[in-house]
Amino acid sequence: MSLVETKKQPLAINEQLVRFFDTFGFVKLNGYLLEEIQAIGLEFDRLMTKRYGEIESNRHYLYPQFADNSTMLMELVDSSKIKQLAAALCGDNYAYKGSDGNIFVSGSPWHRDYLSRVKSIKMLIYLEHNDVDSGCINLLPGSQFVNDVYSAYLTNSLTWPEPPVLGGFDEKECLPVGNNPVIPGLNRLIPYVPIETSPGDVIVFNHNLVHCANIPIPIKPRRLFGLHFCADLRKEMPCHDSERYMEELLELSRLEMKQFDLKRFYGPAVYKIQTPSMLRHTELLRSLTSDDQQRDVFNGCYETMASGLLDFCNRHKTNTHLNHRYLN
Ligand SMILES: O=C(O)CCC(=O)C(=O)O
Repeated sequence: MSLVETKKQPLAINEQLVRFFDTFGFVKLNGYLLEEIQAIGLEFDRLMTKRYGEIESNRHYLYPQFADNSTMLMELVDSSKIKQLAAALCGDNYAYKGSDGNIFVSGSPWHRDYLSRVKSIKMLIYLEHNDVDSGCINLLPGSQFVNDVYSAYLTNSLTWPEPPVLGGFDEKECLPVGNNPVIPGLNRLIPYVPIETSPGDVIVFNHNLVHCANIPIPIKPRRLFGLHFCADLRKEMPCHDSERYMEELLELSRLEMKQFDLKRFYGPAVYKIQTPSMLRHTELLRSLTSDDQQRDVFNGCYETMASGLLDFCNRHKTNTHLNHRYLN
């Protein structure tokens, strides 16, 4: 049985699935949101147009706090399907860590989303069919562990979190060059796993996982609705570092608010839904506010990380590979 094949039966959410996720850093659930996907697509387009007006076909759009601006999407976040999946992967005390809507018009360079000690995940709900030639996501399984040697080798070869200009790996020339996902046919050497999707499938990955998407041929817009969650380490696995790691997670969340010019961590629809589960899973982050004076409305273009976020990501890099040149 393969956990990434395209047969249309969603996998059972059980211990095996969780172990697969914890080992490889991702899992794909075929057709998990098949019943909901049409309504999600309509709401996606409505929200994007309401915020950005007529959508241009030649630029990328990022809408932070996406579901947080839609009662319908927040009801999805509070539905048993999403709660069951989030709880299986991040524990019963998981925190909802926000959402985004994206329209991509190219590929995406090799990168991680974070390098976080606290388990932190993204559910990716693509609204198009994306296969190996049309921009599906490519993953490096097992690259999610912060102190791991393989992960450290990758970290040291990647330009991330500095902005990629040659696809993420080719900038530093640590590995043979020829790995640029945004140039057609030029992502040739990195041994990645492409994860094809159809509308209704859900891919979940660990935010630390190294990933990219090859530029689709022919070029087409790809819409992605993303939901983010993390564990609450203090409740799930209290240990001497849990306070410190959770503080770091809060710092990261504050820096993201700054990056996207957000006053509060969540958008308005989150505060409207007062179910016990929503209150529980937003408790960690619902009172985070920013006291920055100057507030603009984020314009949907995400080019580079702001300096605070960049420093944060750089601080979490490790060099554990250095002592392993002649060791296994
Ligand atoms: O689909 C893509 O182009 C990339 C998605 C991605 O990088 C992400 O969701 O973090």
